Amino acid sequence: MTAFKQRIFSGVQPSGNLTLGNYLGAIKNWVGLQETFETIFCVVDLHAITTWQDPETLRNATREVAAGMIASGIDPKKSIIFNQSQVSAHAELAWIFNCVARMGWLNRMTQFKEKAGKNRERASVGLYVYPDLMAADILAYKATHVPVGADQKQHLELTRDIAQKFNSDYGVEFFPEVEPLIFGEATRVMSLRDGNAKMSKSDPSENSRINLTDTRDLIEKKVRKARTDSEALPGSVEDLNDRPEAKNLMNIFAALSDKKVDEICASYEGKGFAEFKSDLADLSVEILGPITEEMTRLMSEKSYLDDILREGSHKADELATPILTAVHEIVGFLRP
Ligand code: AQP
Repeated sequence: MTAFKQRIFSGVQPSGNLTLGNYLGAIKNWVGLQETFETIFCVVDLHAITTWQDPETLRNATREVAAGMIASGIDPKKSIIFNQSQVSAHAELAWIFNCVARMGWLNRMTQFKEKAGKNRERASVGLYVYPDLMAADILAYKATHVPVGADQKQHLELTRDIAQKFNSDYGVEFFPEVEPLIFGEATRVMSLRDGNAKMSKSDPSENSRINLTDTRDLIEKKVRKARTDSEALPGSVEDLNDRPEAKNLMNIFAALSDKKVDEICASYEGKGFAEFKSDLADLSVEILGPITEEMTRLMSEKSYLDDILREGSHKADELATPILTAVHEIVGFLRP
């Protein structure tokens, strides 16, 4: 077996404001990984344009996602931070993977079905092949571990399928087997308006999500208005199974306080939502307030953010270029 170096790759789309879902499901978990892995974190702007993005808003959101990562504890001295469009290996390898992946595999992707909805015929081709680009993001660096929220599990399985098929089609042992890292107490943060829908940047309802840029007042308002049921809070996690909204708020509380959901249930057993929501709002403000403040400060230093992204792109390019050159060799592209 070829030994692969332990390398992390993960990304966030600059398709809107960073949400509490992006933070708890992904970015928060990345911080500790910087100590044990070689870490590469990407603002995936190529992915973002699979749905329409206003150009100026996209530029701003790209800096804002970078600012959010840094404000949450991603250290540019320890990790590579860059935006995807600046390293051409992503798009090039994605094309090769478009030719490796099968239509049948992509037809099973639930994210495409959810995002395209009934308007499948009018969805961009980019949205359809999104998972091929995601496989390219990861494998352009031969990353071995990918920390993501639970919603990305299926795409990571596809990444493994693509890597395996590439290796077997060409009779090589080139791409590693990628391991998803899905952990924390809130691997799937749900909408504050609907406990069965994922909290998402692009949800038309502002009240469905907490943004990392929200003010204290806004966070308090959104938590207060969060949909719940009329029962008191239960003493154990099992009793939350048929109560999606209550379960979601408990998960968020646990993840923000670095506790287990069971502990939160034990503290609030028999209590109503008013007291719980008030504590949850305070906790959210306590944890997110300093991140928001730092993001605002960083956003006023655009040239600092651009320098980090530029330097990160150079480093990422240095890692990806030899891998892509080897892929060209394997595939049989003539270098005249
Ligand atoms: N609700 C969530 N709960 C847990 N994790 C989440 N993630 C996203 N939403 C949740 C994780 O955040 C990382 C970055 O996600 P993304 O921006 O690349 O794409 P996404 O999953 O499509 O996120 P959004 O917020 O729903 O964006 P839009 O609305 O633009 O599609 C990933 O690791 C993801 O798992």
